[in-house]
Amino acid sequence: MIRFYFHPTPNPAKIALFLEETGLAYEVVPVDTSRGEQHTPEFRAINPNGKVPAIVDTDGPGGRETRVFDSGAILLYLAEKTGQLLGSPDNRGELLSWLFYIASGLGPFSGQAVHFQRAAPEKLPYAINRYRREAERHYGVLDKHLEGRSFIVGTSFTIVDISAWGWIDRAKFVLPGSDDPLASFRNIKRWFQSIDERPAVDKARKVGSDHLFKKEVDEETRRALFPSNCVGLVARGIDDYCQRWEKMMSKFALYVPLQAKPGMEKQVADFLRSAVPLVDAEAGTISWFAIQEGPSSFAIFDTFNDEAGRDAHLNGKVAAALMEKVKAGDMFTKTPEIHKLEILADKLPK
Ligand SMILES: N[C@@H](CCC(=O)N[C@@H](CS)C(=O)NCC(=O)O)C(=O)O
Repeated sequence: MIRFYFHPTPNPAKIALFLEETGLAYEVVPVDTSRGEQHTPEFRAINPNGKVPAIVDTDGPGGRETRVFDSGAILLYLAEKTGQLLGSPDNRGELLSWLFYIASGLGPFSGQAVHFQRAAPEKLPYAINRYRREAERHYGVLDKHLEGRSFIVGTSFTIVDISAWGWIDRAKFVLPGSDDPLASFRNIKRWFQSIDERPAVDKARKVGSDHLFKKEVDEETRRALFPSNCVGLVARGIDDYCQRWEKMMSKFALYVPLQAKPGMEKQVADFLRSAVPLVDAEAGTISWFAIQEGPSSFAIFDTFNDEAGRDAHLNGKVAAALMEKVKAGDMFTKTPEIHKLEILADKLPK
């Protein structure tokens, strides 16, 4: 039996299609990533990367439970386990090449193209252009390869078709702006239509439909899906802090990188140490804290602990002290991030 950790998004969709194609027995475990369920310790024990899909094979090698995470790895694992959808052994090189091309290229670039065009709080032309063009370039590579072919590898349907289907199915989000995003990729379009007509696709699309996944995108969703936007330490993987701060993640509200002016590194470090107390997180009194990220780069964090008026007061005092230094212009380089601090300093009680 396969326990299938699922959310209705492109990477889990691939596994849903594999399971429906092969008829392997499975049980869906919904993981509502918009509610942050991917960050629980129980789920991290199955996928330390905190993303779906993941599976637990209750009858893994030697009859032991085996976890597998990352869609490409799961497809390979299940194909090898069942001996299905691997194509001919002669084509193993091609199969692995295209599988990894999707896992490390087409998929991630498509994901980032969607993020910067739809989800990012600011519309950044450089990022949009970079990821959209790279997604298009990957589409172009696949389109050229599919000329005269019915399947990506060899002459039969394989896990590579499944893997590509998961992302090409989202073309309208990856390449928005036209009614037919595949119009200029006619080989992909023909291939996609033929895959999409398979009876298992219909069933795969229904997986998890009996579960109510959160749809609205609010602050909780943004923190759950994009923790690196507000939790610098978690993103940087400082383990000790990670463990402590992940628990408190919902409290994080602000991360401001600060750049010391050349030659002012020591003064900045001393100032931050005095102005931004490093108090004990567990005691629940923390409000602001600072870390040194590089020789001249620092960052301050704010947990916005609204529960105590005392913290709001401290916020205001710290922000005001920082702003004074920023305005004086002798310690910090004025980076774009500073404006976040300015906005905050104005709002908080002095
Ligand atoms: N490389 C991974 C990527 C997995 C991934 O990004 N999953 C998304 C859904 S398609 C997810 O879990 N997002 C929630 C999050 O990032 O917190 C794979 O291929 O499985």
